Order: sequence, then C-alpha cells, then structure tokens
Amino acid sequence: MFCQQCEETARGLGCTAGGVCGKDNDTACYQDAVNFALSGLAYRKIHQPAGAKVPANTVQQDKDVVAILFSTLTNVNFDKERFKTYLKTIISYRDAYPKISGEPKQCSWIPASEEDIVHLEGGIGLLAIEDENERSLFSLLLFGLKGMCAYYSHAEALGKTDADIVAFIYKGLASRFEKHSIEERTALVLECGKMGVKMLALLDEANKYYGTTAITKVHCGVGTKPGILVTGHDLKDLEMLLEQTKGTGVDVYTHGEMLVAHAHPDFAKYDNLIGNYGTSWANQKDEFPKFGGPILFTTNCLVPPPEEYRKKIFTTGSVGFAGAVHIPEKADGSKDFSEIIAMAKKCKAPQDLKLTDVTTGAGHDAVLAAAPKILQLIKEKKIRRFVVMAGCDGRHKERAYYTEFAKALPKDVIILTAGCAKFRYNRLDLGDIEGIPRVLDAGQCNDSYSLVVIALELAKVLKTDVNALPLSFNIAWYEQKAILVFLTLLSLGIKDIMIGPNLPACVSPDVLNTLVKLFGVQPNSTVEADLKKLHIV
Ligand code: FSO
Ligand code: SF4
Repeated sequence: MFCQQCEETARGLGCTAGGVCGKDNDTACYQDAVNFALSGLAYRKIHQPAGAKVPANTVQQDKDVVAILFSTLTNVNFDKERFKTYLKTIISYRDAYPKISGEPKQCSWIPASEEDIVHLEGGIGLLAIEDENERSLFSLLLFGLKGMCAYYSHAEALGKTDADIVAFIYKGLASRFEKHSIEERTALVLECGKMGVKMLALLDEANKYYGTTAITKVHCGVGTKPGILVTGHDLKDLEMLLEQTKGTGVDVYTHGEMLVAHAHPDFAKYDNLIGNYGTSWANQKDEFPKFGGPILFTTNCLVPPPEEYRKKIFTTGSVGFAGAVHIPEKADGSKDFSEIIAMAKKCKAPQDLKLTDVTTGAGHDAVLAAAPKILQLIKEKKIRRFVVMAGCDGRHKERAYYTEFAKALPKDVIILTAGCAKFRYNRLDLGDIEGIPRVLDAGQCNDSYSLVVIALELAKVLKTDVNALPLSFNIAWYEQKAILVFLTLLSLGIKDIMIGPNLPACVSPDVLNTLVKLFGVQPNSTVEADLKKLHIV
C-alpha cells in the first residue's frame, strides 16, 4: 500500500505497512483500485463521441460515484468487503459505456486477481504516476475531489444537487488518464478550489433545511437514562434517530462535529437530545468506553475500536467497519434504527466526563446579525483582528500548538473557527469582547463557508479587499475535506494562509514553490514566530 492522503501519514511521507489510521494494506489497495476504476469510468463517460450509445439515466450512477469516492476519505470506511462490492459496481458502470477507439488501456482495466489488487499490480496506485509533479498535482486534485464528494453527499441528503459539481468530479477523475502539461494540471487543481466555492455554498444552502443557527451554549453533562451517541456530520441521520427514539426512554447525545446540531432551532425541540459528549474524534478511544451505550457513526472520523466497545459500534452511509452493524438507507431514503435503540435500552447511562459547556452556532447569519456591534468595536479598536483557526483536530502531540496559539492571542483578537480543530481551545476561558465571544464557532468543517461569507461581508462593509482586512488564517488540517476547503480559500484569492501542523506529504517541492509564489502559503512554526508572521503582535 501507499497512502499519503492525511496529515498523520507515516513519517510525514506515506503509509506503506498499514495506516497510522488503522487502515490495513488490503483495504488501502482496494481503495486505490476503486479510485483507479473510477477514473476509467469518468474517462469513458467524458470522451464518448457524439451519437454514442451511452446510458440514458445516470442518477444512480452519479449518486454511487459520489458515495464511493467519499468512502475512500480518511477514517470513513475500513471494510474491505464493501470496497470489493464497490469495485464491481464501478466496473459495471464503466462497461455500460462503449469502449472509445484509442482510449488509454487503463480504461478497460479488470483486476486479474485479488493478489494483483493487494500488491497494487497494473499501475493502480498513485505511485504509478512517475513524474513527481504530475503525481503531486493529481493527488491534490483527487484529495480535493474526495472532500467535495463528502460535502456533496451531505447536500444531497438534504435535497440539494448541482450538475456542474458532478460534472467536475468526473472531469477531475478522468484527468488521471489524460495527457496534460504541468500548467494544465495546476489549473485543474485551482479549478477544484473554484468548484469548492460552489460546493460549500450549496451545502450552506442545504443546511438551511434545519433553520439558521443561533449562538448557543451547549450542555455537556449527562442524564440518567441510557443513550445513543451520534458522531460524524450527517444531520439527517441525527434527525431520523431523534424521531425514532421519541418516547422510548433512550436519550441521544451528539459527539464531535455533531455539536452544531444543538444550535439549529429544529433540533432544540427534541427533549431527549441531551447534549454533547466528549471532545474531538481523536480522543474517542478514551471517551467512548465511558459512554456506556451504542455509538452511531454517520461519517468520519472513525478510529478502529478496541474490543472493549467494538460491539457497540453502528455505521451508516459511507462509513464501514468489518463486524459493525451497518444501517442501510431504504429506497425511500429512510433508515431503521430499531437495532441500535434496542441495544441502548440494555445499556447503562453515560458516565459524566465533567466537561464544561461549550458555545457554537456562530454561522454567518448569527455573526452578521451582530455586525453593527462588531463594526463599532472595530472602530473603537476594541476588536483589533480576527484569526481563522478552522480545520481538524488530530492525535499528535504537536497539535497542542493550537491551544498555545489561542492562549497567546492578545485579548482584542477574535478566533473564527469551524471543524473539530476547535476542541483544542473551545474550553479555554478566552472570554468575550463586550458580549462578542472570542471564539466564534460556525460549526462543522462543513460550515467553513460561513467564515468565508463573514470575511467577504466585512470586506464589503469596510470597503476593502479581503486581504486588506484585519484577518489572518492559521488553518489546521487532517483529512481531505480540509484540502478542499484550503483550495477553496485559494480560489477566493486569500493570501498568506498558514497551514499546519505539517504540509500535505503529496506536495512536491515544485508544487510548494508554486503555492508560495501565487498565494504566499506558509507552514506554521512556533507560536511566537507565527503570531508575528500573521501580523497579530
Ligand atoms: Fe474533523 Fe474528522 Fe470535520 Fe474532518 S471529524 S477531521 S475535516 O474528518 O471532518 O473536522
Ligand atoms: Fe496513512 Fe492517513 Fe492514508 Fe491512513 S489515511 S493510510 S493514516 S495516509
């Protein structure tokens, strides 16, 4: 195997003998095989000559392509058997298109044997792309596309779709087998960021399904009844579970990125939605055994569970783990959660982790409602700067940097955040500036668009360019949704973004040079030096 798609990749280079995330060789290779076949399908679909006899209706195909690519994102699916099925599905979709005369031979790839797949024979891994810069650029594109598919799945679940985004996913995948100059491949990566803007805007629109969020303090204690813990990002799953647990004596708790649900008016009406339990995904092995009841994974981040609570893991959507009960979607879009509810009834109530309450829900509507006050505070020099610290958390000790960075910020600086990175500082006592909390948490990484809207609106009102705002970016990344958000910020023309704790391993020295030259992208270093580099002190 060779995988370098996340920030925790082995030695900062690539996982080759089992993933740091727990993904084993065979599953990693099957994921590569699936990605390879997806590129074949995309090539066939895009390059058909006019008048070719192609499948007339591709609604299900498009849905599957998005869900399957999403399932190869870090910490989503560890179940090799699911990837075997996906591979067959993709090949059958591909072969429903006529072969194109002169097409690259990769487009008709059929695995000779399982052995071939698990040894990455036939050039199916990314290392088969020999040119370092070409591999770097296609990897960045592929990772951005994975992030896009994750976000698209969420928007789709809430009824929002967009043909341009789907078309770009195919275009990007097909480019693997096309001949392109380095300049063209760079342009494709930047186009992915441009499409990222569209994607995040679509998801923002989709999330209105549950009403706009309000800045809300979320209870982080526990009740006396047994509970189900819901983690991941899929609010629709949470809603369905809440409907099905009504009156059953089973409570529901959110975990990690699901925190923002408490700030949506539509979720406040459920009295068995007790609060948020635990911290970020990275601490689940310590926190989940204390929960007592079953845990529903709606999306990433799943850490392979130890025996202690393995039987209590349920997955749904793109998530998978061999041995865990998977709750499928029915044809009408509903899901039957009776099995997890039945298990919960037999469990003890959660153990209190004694965590203080946290505040979330500072999406663009909530923040812009407070805009006159914020602008006044800027004018009075009581708010001097904003720093976007959105992104992901991770397991490595070096992420303590983000706690220290938040602590070191002068008291007239406000943090804008989204994603699970916030768990590194959302329980610090950073206070407020005349009622405006110093940590404004928009919600999930899926809500990063809110931060963009806030920045663009501020720039508009202050009649300036976004890069001239008193605003710095110190982004923490871990997985591929963060890659898409990063590309999206670049496409919006945002300069001098600081990224850490390590740069993506797939970025070659030449590609890094381009990113530095065009956008001033910079790696993080020490708190002291970075506060200066970001013009905060
Ligand atoms: Fe965190 Fe995991 Fe939302 Fe990521 S839960 S790390 S960007 O997968 O999804 O922020
Ligand atoms: Fe390694 Fe990350 Fe890939 Fe897992 S997802 S195998 S940790 S690079």
